[in-house]
Amino acid sequence: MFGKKHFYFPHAQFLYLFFLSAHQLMSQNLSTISLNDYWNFRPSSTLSAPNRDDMGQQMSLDGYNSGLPNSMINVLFEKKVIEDPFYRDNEEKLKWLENINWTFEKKFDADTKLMSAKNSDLILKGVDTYADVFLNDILLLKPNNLFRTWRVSVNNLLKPTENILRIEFKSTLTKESFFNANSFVEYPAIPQNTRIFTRKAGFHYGWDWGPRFVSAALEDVHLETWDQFKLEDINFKQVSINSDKAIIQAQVSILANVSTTADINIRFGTQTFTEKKTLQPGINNYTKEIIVLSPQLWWTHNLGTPYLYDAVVDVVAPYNNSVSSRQKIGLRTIELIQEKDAKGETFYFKLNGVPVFAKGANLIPLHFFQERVTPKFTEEIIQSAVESNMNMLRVWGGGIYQTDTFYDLCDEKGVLVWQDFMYACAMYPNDEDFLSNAKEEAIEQVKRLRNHASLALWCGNNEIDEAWHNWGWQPRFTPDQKDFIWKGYENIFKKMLPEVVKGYSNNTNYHESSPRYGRYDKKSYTEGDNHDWFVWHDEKPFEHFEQHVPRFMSEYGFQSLPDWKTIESFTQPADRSLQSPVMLLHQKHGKGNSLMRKYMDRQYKTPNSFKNFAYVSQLVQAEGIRKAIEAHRKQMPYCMGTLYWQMNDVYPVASWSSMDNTGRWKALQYYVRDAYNNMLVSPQVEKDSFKVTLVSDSADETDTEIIVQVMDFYGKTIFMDGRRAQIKSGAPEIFYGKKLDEILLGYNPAANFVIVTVIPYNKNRIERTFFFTSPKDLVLPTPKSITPVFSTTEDGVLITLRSPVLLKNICLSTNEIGWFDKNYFDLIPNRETNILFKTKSKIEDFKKSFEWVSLANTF
Ligand code: BMA
Repeated sequence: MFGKKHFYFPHAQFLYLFFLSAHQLMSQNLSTISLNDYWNFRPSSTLSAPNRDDMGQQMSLDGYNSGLPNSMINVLFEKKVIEDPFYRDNEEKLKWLENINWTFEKKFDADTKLMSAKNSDLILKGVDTYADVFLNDILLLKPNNLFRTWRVSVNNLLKPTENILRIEFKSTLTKESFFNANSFVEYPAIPQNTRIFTRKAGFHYGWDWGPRFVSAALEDVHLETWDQFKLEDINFKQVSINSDKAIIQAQVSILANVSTTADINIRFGTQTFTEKKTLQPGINNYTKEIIVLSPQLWWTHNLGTPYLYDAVVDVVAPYNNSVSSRQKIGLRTIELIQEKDAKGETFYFKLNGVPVFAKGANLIPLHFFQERVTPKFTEEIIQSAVESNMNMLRVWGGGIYQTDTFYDLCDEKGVLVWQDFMYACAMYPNDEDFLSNAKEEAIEQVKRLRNHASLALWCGNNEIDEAWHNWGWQPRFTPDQKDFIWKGYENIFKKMLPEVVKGYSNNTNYHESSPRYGRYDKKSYTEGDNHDWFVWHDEKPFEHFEQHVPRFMSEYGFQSLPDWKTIESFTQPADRSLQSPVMLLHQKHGKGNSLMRKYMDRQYKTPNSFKNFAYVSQLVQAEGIRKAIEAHRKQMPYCMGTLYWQMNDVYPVASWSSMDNTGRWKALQYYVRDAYNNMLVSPQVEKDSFKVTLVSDSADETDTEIIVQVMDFYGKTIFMDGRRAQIKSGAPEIFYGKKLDEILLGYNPAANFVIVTVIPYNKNRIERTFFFTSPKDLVLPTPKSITPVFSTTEDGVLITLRSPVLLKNICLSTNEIGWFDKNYFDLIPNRETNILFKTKSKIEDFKKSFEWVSLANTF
């Protein structure tokens, strides 16, 4: 079975890693030996004959060699056994792979240091999912939860050479069939399947924005050795925090196997403390109170500086034995405030005692295959959130708990995290094994994330309370079965999870289910958080958002197609139409295409090509979601948060995302950046009046100038007016209002538009264009050919544009990798406008594939 010729086996290629990242342990006593290189991946047994058209049938039973993190599908792609799983209809051709059992195997030597270590542990992370782990043919572990870390002692089990670590993955689906056959009920889920038995990412089984690949995967395997003691746990509990004084309790737990004296050194910011302690075999707990006077508090990036203190713990004993840990700690209080008031009950976050309007989005996993997510890509996503003026991301419950890098970056960049536990759109098992497994997972994740300044909330699940009460599931069951299922819900979400959060987190609030009330409950607009899908599922016009503003909107959204260059990357020319089989496979919502078209028809002329349909679909989405965001912010403080569905994609697909899977910003991402600016400029027409509302999230009162200019589509100004105003934080106000007749002066509303310019004191000017009719009624001039001027700058390519007529929603594109700092904007007639394309590409390459389109080019 074991194909030596395929398996490059290096001699003692151990990597001694001394971790330096923010939340990890390092030591001279504790060695971490990575086992991530040189694995052999293979099917566990002869394959059942697949359909002739299916890919991968030539798979070698000797397997393939590669490193971790990895999944079986990714290995097969890397080794060219299968094509890109995202290309055209490959998803369908790879379906049969999910029924296979896989073996991952690693050979390694143990050097004298490892052999002589007093304690050695084997640690596995991201085991996806059911596996038997053998070391030298001894069964050590049976992991059954992707979200847990598996640790086992390998003392006396290692040999100096040729150790074999073998992980035998059992097909998840076979396991689930077994559980299902023995289950008292058939648990309801959307999409309906047996995923609920497995603690694995829900979206792996297919979602309404993602493909289905149920593969075997492994993230990280390493050995840890230590002699006398090691740090078991460190917690910096923030006992009380205000601007005068912070009281922090450093809780250190040390596991020792000898009795010895040790110096415990703690450094917090500029303060250091040392104490000598006698360690006894077993767990030794040590607590130190730290007081920081006039602390520098942690703020979200839009309200201040996300300041982080260095926190280091060193334990040093005689004979060079020492262990240490380094973390970055932000001092802040964050609370979810739910208090009865005249209109219902509040739902908002208070950061350091200050109510914060949450502006952000729902985040799904950053790629379908987690092994392809690099720290750089993670940083780009969070940087996009910051650039888009977001201060909160919701890590949604049908995906994964994010990586350490993700939370470190959120701490560093000042973005709050609403964290769901990984349960979504399904009822979950009600048995002891499931519950204890789920509890271990919750304890591990809560402890892992509790020292992150960005962590704002633990939420039990996504849409389960709502689903059980509103999605028509209950009539399928007898009263006994219903009782059984709901008891299961209560055990997890009303008992186990809140107890774990209370017991192990640093006072983080727990919210049982998002949304708090279902869609038909009137209270969903007066209490708790709301998922409003009446726009989209129920085809309500976007104005619905203006008429129905909840206390906190944690989901709402609208689909669009991905960037055209992205569409080109997964299709052949013949596939490029809305209803082609390939495009339909990359549209996971049954009504998706018809809904996009329906809403487009309401407001836009029919685009003259599929390419232009893709572009206009993004405008429909951007305009619609902006309406919602503005409505929510204008109702502050009644409404205190808006998180649209969804920020990103896991693969190329038509979806509700504001950036596609390549990281390209759709029109919505650019619109969101303006709508989430600390200063919102929101023009509107109400009856026969034109009004401009300003909403500020900035802490200080801002002296501002507002200029209203009405212009025709050829650049002639027909009206101009200005005024000064004092803008108070958190107090939306109409700062400009005039009768339509007074600003249009009899000119045609379909042939003129408004430029509103707001110049806050000491800050950058903000500009917003406004049209009096829907796009389909505008009498847009035929675009004249324009001659863009390109020049090279330090950061990329600068494009200078000037047009004699208005180019509504001009969209620039290129094949090169990079990012336009401005896009989908209205190019004002006769005004020179510069756009930077941040890139490492050469200007010649950029120019070759540069294109632009505007709304008037689409019909
Ligand atoms: C919400 C989410 C997801 C889903 C999205 C779009 O309810 O919680 O389950 O992908 O709607 O339908």
